[in-house]
Amino acid sequence: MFTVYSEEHALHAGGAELSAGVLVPCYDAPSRAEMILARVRSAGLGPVVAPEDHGRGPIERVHSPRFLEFLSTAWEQWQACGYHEAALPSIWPGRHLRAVEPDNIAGKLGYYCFDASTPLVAGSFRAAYAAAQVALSAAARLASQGARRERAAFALCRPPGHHAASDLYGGYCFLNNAAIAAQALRDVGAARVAVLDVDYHHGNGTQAIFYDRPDVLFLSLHGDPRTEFPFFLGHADERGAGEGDGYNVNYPLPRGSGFGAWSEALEDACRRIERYAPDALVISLGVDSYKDDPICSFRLESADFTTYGRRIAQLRRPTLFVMEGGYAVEQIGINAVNVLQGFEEA
Ligand code: Q9C
Ligand code: ZN
Repeated sequence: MFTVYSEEHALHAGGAELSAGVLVPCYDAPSRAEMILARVRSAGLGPVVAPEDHGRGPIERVHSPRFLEFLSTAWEQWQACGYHEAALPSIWPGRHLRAVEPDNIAGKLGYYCFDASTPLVAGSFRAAYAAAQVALSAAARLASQGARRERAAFALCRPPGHHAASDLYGGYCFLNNAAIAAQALRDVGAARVAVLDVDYHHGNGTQAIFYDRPDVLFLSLHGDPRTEFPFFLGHADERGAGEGDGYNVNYPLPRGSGFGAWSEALEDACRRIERYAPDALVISLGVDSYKDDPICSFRLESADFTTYGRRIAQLRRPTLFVMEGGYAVEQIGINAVNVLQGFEEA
């Protein structure tokens, strides 16, 4: 399988996140992507290429111009206030407040960012932009005609994307790489695209982006938001709105779920994808469902990742894997590449 990778992910680093009342080193560290790349190479998965630059156009199909303007200038605005540490919000437009965009950077951060685990540093936007280009370049391989066309491709994205909505970032995500790729696939002729999100956390950003649309089916297996991050989206009764009614499917699973419950939900999701008959499939590939993940509670074993990769292959669709979460850094490469090898075997 073809992998697309950019070294620019490392420009987003060095921050700390607020966790249990203290600042701790970020779980989304550059070593995550490096470990996955090393495993792609040592497993002989296939060629690794750098992304092409598809520009801002395809990113603007998903994210609002104001949001992109904010993200690309936030660091300068923060520095202009005399701040040198990573930018984190500390106030939000919660209930009974008014979500009008403030002029001050401290207020803007709370307006555009929904949590305190996503520090923004000097290189964050460039890294996020590069990750979006990684996803777009991998998607272009599926869509291209002739010898360059691939059955599947792996977008080794970092920072991840599935928590980012059209004008909101958080959960370690700035730009929604999977959504940008799904929209790009629509724009080059795929009539229907399915996005299957297997990250431990609900893909709230992707859900929000496609919630009122029938042309992109979104399905997500995740820790129940009643107890798990991001807490405020991902319930089973969220089924889409308007024309998109019926095209959003959530599988909230209890804390501590093992592969039995998880693969039952996957089976249901696969049957729905078969009925939908998409022209392309995007997998939001988070491997934080692993038993030893430091911030998650599911109990998947490394071999389970191979098993479900095989099941995804049986859908027989052009498939784009987009890297999302996974914080057991020692095992992250093995688990991610197991999915891709399981897929290739089938
Ligand atoms: N201190 C992804 O997996 N909250 N994002 C962490 C632990 C944020 C996860 C709390 C988790 C974000 C892409
Ligand atoms: Zn996650």
